[in-house]
Amino acid sequence: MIAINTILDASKTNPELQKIGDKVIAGERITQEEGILLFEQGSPGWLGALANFVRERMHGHRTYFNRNFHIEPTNVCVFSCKFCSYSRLYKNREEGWELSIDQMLDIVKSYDGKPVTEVHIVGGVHPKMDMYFFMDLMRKIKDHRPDLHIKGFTAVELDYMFRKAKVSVEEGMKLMHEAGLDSLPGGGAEIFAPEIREQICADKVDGAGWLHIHKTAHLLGMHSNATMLYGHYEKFEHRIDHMDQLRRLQDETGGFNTFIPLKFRNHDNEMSHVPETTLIEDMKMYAVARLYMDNFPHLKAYWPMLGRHNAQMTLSFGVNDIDGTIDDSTRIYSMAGSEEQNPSMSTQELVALIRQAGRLPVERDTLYNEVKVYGEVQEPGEIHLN
Ligand code: V47
Ligand code: SF4
Repeated sequence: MIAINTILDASKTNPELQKIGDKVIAGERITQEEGILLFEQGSPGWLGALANFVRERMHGHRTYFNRNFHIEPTNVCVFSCKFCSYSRLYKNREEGWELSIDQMLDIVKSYDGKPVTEVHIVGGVHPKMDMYFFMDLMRKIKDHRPDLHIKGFTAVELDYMFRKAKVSVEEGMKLMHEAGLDSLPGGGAEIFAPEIREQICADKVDGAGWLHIHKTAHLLGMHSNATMLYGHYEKFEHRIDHMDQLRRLQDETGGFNTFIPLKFRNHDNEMSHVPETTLIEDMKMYAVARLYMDNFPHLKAYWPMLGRHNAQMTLSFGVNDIDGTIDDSTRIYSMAGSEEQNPSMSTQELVALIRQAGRLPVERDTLYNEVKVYGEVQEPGEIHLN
């Protein structure tokens, strides 16, 4: 406490920031106005120190990853989000893929005997792949490997499937859960504010619909993640509004595990003219997220999108999770221009990456039960390796 106050003294020249710093240290919640002020006036060093303080208070040096693999059933999509480099319905349909249930089961079987704990199923919104198709897929996955956690389908995919099947969100979610769906990934949230959402993804589920789907999952006892696509047309107030809506739902249900800010990448999409954020802006984004989302247990940097070395740096800006040892089975970011053109990293590489940042690598399952701790922390900053 003494050390962090000393560091934060640097902000005494700005009494408003100092007040926010004092609140955070006292464990008090910050307001929307204060959140905006952090973006506008907080220096990266100060924000990083404060976010790191919160992160260490919550998790010490523990930095989580999991062993998962992705299935992307299709990249054909009925929607036309302007930031998407992935969907192939309207342009270049010949580049589209559509996997059959047997092909997807073959992917699952290719991990037989390997210590993966999760399959992440996410893709485009295909007009013919309906909820019954995916229920069949999930039952077959569970028949083959009952202990594999299925984290699948963004609220965008679910909203479309439920509407097409003419079932309510409550009914549809119950059916999907019974068929094997364990939790929801955080995709499709983008930015909730309608004036920005209309410019980037006008035709898919709106913010209220996205939140309703996650709330319904939470009420069934399922957990989920939440994302925010930042660094395009939105202003700081839209980021804070987005995080505030998530924070309020989390107060109600407690069902979110992780918040994942996603940096907009501008390669090969209809928003290629929009410049990408700088690394400094990215680090500030993570730090403010850690400070604002006080009821989200975890903050994740998704390394295939950010790049592994930038993701490593976020570990000093509030982040305590860097996703998984995924194989080269996800294409959404390499297609959007991420420097990670072949996003696979072995457990050894991921563990080394976390250690280099002075943190303690901990393998987790989807629900953050610890699978293996790679070392032991004695004193802050001092890590004893196995
Ligand atoms: O919703 C699409 C994003 C998301 C671009 O829950 C883009 O553990 C940047 O949500 N630039 C899908 N982002 C991926 C996703 C996700 C990924 C990893 C883990 C989890 C989790 C969730 O990808 C979309 C959209 O926001 N996206 N295009 C782009 N050009
Ligand atoms: Fe479809 Fe998702 Fe791409 Fe939007 S972001 S066009 S919903 S695949």
